[in-house]
Amino acid sequence: MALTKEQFIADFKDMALKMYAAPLEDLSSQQLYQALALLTRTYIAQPWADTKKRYDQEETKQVYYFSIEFLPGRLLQSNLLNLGILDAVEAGLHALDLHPQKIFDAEADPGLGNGGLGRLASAFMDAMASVGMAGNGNGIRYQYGLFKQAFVNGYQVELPDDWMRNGFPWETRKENRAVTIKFGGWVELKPSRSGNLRVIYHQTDDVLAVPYDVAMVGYHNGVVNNLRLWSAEAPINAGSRFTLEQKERINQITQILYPDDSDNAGKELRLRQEYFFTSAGIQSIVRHYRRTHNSMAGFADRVAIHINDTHPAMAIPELMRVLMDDEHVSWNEAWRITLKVMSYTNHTLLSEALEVWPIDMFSGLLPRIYQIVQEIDRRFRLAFVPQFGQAMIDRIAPLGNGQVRMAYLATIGSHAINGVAPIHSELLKKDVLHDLFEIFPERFNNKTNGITPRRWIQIGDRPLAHLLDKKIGTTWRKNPLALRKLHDFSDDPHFLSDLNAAKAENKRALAKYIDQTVHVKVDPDAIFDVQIKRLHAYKRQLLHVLGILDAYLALKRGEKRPKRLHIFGAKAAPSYVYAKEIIKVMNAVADMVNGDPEVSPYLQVVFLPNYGVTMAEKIIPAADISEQISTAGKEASGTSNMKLMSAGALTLATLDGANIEIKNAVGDDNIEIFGLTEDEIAGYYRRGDYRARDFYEKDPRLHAVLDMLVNGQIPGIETEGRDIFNSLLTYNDEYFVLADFESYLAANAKLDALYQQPQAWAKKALVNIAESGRFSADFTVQRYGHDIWHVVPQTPEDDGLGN
Ligand code: GPK
Repeated sequence: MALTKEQFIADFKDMALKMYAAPLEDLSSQQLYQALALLTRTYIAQPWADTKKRYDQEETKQVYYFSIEFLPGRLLQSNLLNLGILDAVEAGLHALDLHPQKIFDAEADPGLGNGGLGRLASAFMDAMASVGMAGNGNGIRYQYGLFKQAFVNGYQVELPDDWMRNGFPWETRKENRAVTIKFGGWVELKPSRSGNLRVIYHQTDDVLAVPYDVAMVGYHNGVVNNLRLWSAEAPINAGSRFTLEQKERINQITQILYPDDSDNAGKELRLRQEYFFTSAGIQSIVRHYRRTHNSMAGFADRVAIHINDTHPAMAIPELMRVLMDDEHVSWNEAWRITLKVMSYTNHTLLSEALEVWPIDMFSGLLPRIYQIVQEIDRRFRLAFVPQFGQAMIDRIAPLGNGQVRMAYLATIGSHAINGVAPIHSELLKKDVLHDLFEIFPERFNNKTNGITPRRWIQIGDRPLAHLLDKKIGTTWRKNPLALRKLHDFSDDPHFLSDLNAAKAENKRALAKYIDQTVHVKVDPDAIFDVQIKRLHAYKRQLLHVLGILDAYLALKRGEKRPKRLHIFGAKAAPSYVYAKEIIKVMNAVADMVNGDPEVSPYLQVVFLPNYGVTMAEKIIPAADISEQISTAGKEASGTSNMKLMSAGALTLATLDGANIEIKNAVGDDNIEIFGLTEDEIAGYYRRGDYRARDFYEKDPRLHAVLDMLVNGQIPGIETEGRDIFNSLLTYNDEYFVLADFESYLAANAKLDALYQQPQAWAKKALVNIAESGRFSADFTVQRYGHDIWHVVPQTPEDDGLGN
């Protein structure tokens, strides 16, 4: 949209006055933020309404992305950017003597997700709007987001994230679109006079699902899509029939986000949450469709539903339920529609993360859905036992071992299932879902993850963005493949210096932020070595820590090293004891290193508490090294690897997840690869001959750092150091940390040496930035749109990502 600075100033003063009956100079940053957000909403309203109307008129096929997590990040700057008015607004604010950044910083970051999976869902929302795809999000409006992390004496402490304290100005309550969700009770099936089956529910607990819509603004294209988040309330007009306890139970459904990333604890409230938002979504989609169609026959041509991991896998039986019970479609026809509509993304190979529900719990809470799952199970067995044998079908049927197995249900009820990077998609076919792959090979495909450079470069990395504009023009902002023009300047010493200068500016800004938040003075000239992701044993923050201890000992021996600053951001699931022990050790190592005057001029460690999207925007632009060091075969894709490369950080990586795609993109010379391959690790598993202790005994450097965990040299980690030491030596190092230690150090040494040549380093950084465009989520969603959702007519260009 077009907006002059002058018009903005007038609009903003007017809005602030209407809201607060006070002039701008009397308002707090929070009030200024609220006024600016509300004003921005007025700019969004018309294109939002127009987009909806156009989709209806043109009967555009709709994509519904079901996800139990969304991590949109702050929305003000992003909405202004995408509307095309960020510059005018900032100029206006400056003219009013206000600081844009102070106002932006007043916005709460909606932490409605744990990590990669939730952030991916939001990147896709932004991307679908930006490529003009009719994409709708469907999720939960959690009253409390992911816990706030604090460190007390080096231990993680979890505090509630009351993110809606000041309201959430981007949402619109759509009371008139509420639906009822039924839990518990029992069902009676009665043939009716018309011959249809009548399903009568008895003694159910009904919950009202009220949607709150959030605008998803496309980049410079006038498209505004919808993210629909559901909130649980007591049914209307029944208020007096509910006790306070009953209301409390209902409110609980959307009160908190489960803080566990990649672990399925099998809790009933979680199952309630899953059915709640899934049923609400399915009901509202069908209702919307039926407003303009008098049968469900053409539904699959107008609707695609994607389930982000298995949390919404109940969408399959729920759609069957609505089609059969409410719309009186036969089983066969309902199944045909459901298969055509549904598709599924798997995000992990870790067996503990694959969702299963005890049948007792499932059937008690969702009796009708359970009947339908039983019928899916029965028909699946009937169809495939003859060809594939009882043993194999028993392994992969939806019901087995007294459990409902959601990944199997999702695969059986979808026409497409994808992994999120080529290695991951291959391993799904080879291991986790191998038997289902035998039956349905045509359903399996890969869709490599993506990120949104709008947030990470245009908003987060202004020094780089301006430099790019100056050198290669602004087309990269719309089409990030244009970043490849940078290759023309890879031997231009002035440009390489400019790149280093932009990085230096970002590093100074992060140094200031570190000083303000954790009160550590860091040297902006150090190598900024970054690892930001959930704390998990397989991601091997521990390997990084052992590397730091090795550097510490080397410096103590008087070795010279270029100065390195290690930056961590990581939350651990509150119940994940081992991960929390690693956090304690990381903090203890940081204290020891930073507090040692012999060492700290060359080595510093900062663990920033409460890592999230907003903090990532500050850290990523300042990174020199991106640590992507998971045990090969364990990280499905990773996405911080893509963000960090786009900021010109060099990737220090194992051949895992999308690291492999980054390596293919930049070439072997522009990435530092180390460690065992997935193949080699599979070999150890097969032969059962991994002996971690051998590495400890043979490598004196490794021996020395492991001993530090238990010899009292690092203060305050008696228990944690011992537990970790034992996990590596007594319990044989499940994640091959010791096997990869030596090659990890060697790779680090190469990076140290390279950093001595700023131009050579910058040249590699340039290649990384130049090749990062292919990882834009805009391309990812286009591939989903073409191959899976069938909403993109022309074949997208080959991006070399093995999709
Ligand atoms: C995977 F299984 C899960 C999960 O529960 N949460 C989550 O964030 C991540 N993930 C993977 O661990 C990453 O490798 C991947 O990039 C991300 O999902 C998005 O696909």
